[in-house]
Amino acid sequence: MTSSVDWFRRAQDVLPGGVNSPVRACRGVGCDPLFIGSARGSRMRTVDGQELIDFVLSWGPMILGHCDPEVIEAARAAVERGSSYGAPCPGEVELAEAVRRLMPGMEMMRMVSSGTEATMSALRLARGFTGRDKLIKFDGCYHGHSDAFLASAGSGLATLSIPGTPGVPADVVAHTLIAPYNDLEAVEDLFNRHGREIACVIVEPAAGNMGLVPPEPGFLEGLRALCTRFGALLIFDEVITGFRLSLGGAQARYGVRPDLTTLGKIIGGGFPVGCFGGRREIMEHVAPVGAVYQAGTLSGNPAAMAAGLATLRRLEACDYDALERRTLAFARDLKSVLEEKGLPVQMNHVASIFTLFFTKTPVTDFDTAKTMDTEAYATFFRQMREAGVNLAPSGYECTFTSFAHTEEDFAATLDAARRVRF
Ligand code: KE4
Repeated sequence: MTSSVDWFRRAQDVLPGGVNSPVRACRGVGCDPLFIGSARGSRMRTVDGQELIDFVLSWGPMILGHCDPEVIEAARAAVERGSSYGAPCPGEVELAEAVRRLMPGMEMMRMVSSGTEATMSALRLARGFTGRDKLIKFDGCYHGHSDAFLASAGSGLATLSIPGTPGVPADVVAHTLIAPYNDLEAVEDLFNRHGREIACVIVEPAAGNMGLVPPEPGFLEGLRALCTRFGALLIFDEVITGFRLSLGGAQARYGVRPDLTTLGKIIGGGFPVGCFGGRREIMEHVAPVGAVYQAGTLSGNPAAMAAGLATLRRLEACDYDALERRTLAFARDLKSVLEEKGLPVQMNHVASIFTLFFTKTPVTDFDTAKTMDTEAYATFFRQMREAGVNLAPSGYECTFTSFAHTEEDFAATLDAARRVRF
């Protein structure tokens, strides 16, 4: 049996960092990744034979748990009819109609293969529809790795961004304006200075990439009003929150309707699916109807469509309120266990997502999230994984629960946390 150590050694010779996505390398938590051989329900099994209670859930998609029988069967039946056609198939229409039924603001949509593709395309569409170039995003929010979003806040209150990574030309992020999350005044100030140049505001309606940071009352409503007032489009990046904060996502939970929505993760049920959509008059600017070009070889892949449709159909029968109550109770218990060890812990929770921040400062934006003790988190991560609990290998990610997690899973996790030594 080839161990995780052996697989990781081989992987590093052929894949940068031995991974196909950086956070999986566990560099932020001071250990090497474990290789996974299988997963079912709330648990994964490593190639070394260790069973892990999983709270990463592939970074959100597996809200039904791994290997949900109906999802797997739907994908199997589809793939046995052919894995990719490069031509329209009924599943694309059925999934889009199911999404529209759950998110009526998505009057029309386009399927793609990742969240990055969805947000990149939505930005191009917003710019094409408005004829404007600038965008507003929020510090600490992540919208995938397309160039315009890989920007860091300029020094001080400078509104012009600087590249957040080598390889992104300065002039590509010159139109990216950055504001602190939950800071409506900063957004209004940007609009007052650049109003008629701003194509869109893109926001995670509950932020999940600086740890979980919920919107403060009035924040989303304020963004809606500002966008309407200045003729900019409001884009909700619901790649994490879609079908998780409620069956209708964050827009249903908070009662704010964006002009465009981007989706990923859960919509594919574990298969590569992204989606952007919204008001019909905007979406009809997308090729081939309109002039804004967007395309994809595997967009609308029949197996992925079948898995996504089966997932949404299963979710329509799930009790979101019960999962929210169970998740909150579990998060509170976990917070108490850690506080009993003398650690300062802040907890942010919404629906089936939470983050425990090792800091005494309430976390409401990226600056306060950065007060967390990342070393303490790394210690927590390593000892919990040793004890059979898989948490996100970064304190800036979320803890996800699923409809497959049991009270036994939660109890075992609390027992493991009680044994952690800082
Ligand atoms: P993908 O291209 O990774 O499918 O989606 C990009 C994306 C877009 N928008 C939001 C709000 C997202 O959270 C993401 C991706 N999320 C990260 C983790 N939070 C994916 C994990 C990874 O990068 O490996």
